[in-house]
Amino acid sequence: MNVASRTRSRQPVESKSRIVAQAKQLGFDLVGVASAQPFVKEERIFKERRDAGFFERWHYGDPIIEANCRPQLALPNARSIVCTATSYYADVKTHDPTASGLAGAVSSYAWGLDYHKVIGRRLRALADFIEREFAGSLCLSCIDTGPMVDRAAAVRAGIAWFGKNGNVLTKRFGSYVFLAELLTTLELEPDEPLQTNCGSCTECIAQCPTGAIGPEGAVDGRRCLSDLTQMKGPIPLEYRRALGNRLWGCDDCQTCCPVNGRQAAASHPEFSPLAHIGTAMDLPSVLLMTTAQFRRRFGPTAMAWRGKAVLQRNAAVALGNSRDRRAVAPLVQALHDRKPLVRGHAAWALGELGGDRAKGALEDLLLGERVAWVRDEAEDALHRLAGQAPGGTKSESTGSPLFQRSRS
Ligand code: B12
Ligand code: SF4
Ligand code: SF4
Repeated sequence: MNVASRTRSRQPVESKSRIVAQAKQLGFDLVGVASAQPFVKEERIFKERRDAGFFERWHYGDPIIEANCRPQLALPNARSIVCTATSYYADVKTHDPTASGLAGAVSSYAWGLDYHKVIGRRLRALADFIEREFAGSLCLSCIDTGPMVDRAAAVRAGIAWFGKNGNVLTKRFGSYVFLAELLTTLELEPDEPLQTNCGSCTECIAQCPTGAIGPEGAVDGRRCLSDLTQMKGPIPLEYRRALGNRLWGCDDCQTCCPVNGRQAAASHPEFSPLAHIGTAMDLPSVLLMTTAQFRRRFGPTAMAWRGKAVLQRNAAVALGNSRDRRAVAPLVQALHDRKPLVRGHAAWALGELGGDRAKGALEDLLLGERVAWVRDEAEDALHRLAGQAPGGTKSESTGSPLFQRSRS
């Protein structure tokens, strides 16, 4: 019997039960099955949002979107999607991203070990189980970079519903879940989507510091602080103050969500804060880290994928927002960093903090700096300082509207 004919007829209910039981034993908290039919409506929504510019930094061409929304392009003869959700909730207080000081908030999904690796291993173990138990079947693992619309698959499989903040919400664990799927040629009994929604709540829309959330969970990535911490290149000027002390990601539309106030505690220590990460990190030591330190500290986490300079850039911006004079010395040192991206943001940050030492260092930088963009940042910082009362951190009332909103 060939692969297609062996897997085309629906498997008995006991087969699905065995797969679900195995998945739970491997550590997946929620498991549901969806059909592998194309995500037609979602593909249209995806393209509309792309055309509106919401994914500007992700460069999604039609072939990528189509590969994500049409499972059979990735796995010919795919019949079902085994969808999983794994809680990463840890009962630990998050760091206030608007607080002053030298600590930079890390978003809760990045506190622990890199989920791509941890969950990727579990997915492979589940795929091995299915392929061994159901001879002739094939599986394809999808986690983040896999060809799948993770959230839409979770909703179709009945383990979550679309939240107004763009995330999907589960009944037991709220939105603090990682999603991952196995696409399979096995035909399994699909689950029914949940009949739940957010009702009249609009808390996340009101609390988003940059107003990035539009109707039906459409998040404008250009304004989303999570996206801004993960983008390549210079962070647009108009959003730097709104970032507060965020080093990586943003949780505001989740911490305010009432569904997340009643989630079950997770039993996944691998996603609890690593000792050297915690819920917030010392920003000067991130700004001035060596490559070896970067690999050791960030290598095991989900924060490493954009590289060292992006984290240093974020640390520089966060220190600029720290309202803490102890930030000046490390920022002055960062003006000598090898990467223009780091030098330019350190210059911006010194312009925010002000004072004679910051001014002198910016003037020195201009004497030798060869990169035009870094020079522009330094000149702009000096102009801001020229309009500032001598010796001190900028008056808090002079911030942009975005900044003031993020501090409320
Ligand atoms: C790129 C990406 C981002 C970008 C998103 C850019 C943007 N403008 O949205 C950025 C960096 C901003 C981001 C941020 C975050 N992300 Co992210 N991200 C991804 C990634 C890799 C691709 C998502 C993507 O671009 N999808 C395309 C868009 C169009 O799809 P979508 O948002 O899922 O929406 C589709 C469907 O859900 C559906 N849909 C949505 N709403 C509605 C409503 C209706 C009525 C209907 C019919 C359909 C529908 O249609 C859409 C089109 O297909 C996914 C992994 C993956 N492969 O899916 C993780 C993923 C979505 N991210 C995840 C997480 C955890 C986060 C953060 C919470 C991290 C953080 N704390 O900083 C934030 C949340 C921000 C937010 N409010 O959405 C989780 C989501 C978990 C969850 N519970 O939903 C995922 C699934 C990763 C994972 N494997 O667990 N992310
Ligand atoms: S992650 Fe932050 S900036 Fe992005 S939509 Fe949520 S609250 Fe807004
Ligand atoms: S805050 Fe309210 S509207 Fe937003 S996702 Fe949570 S329940 Fe839904």
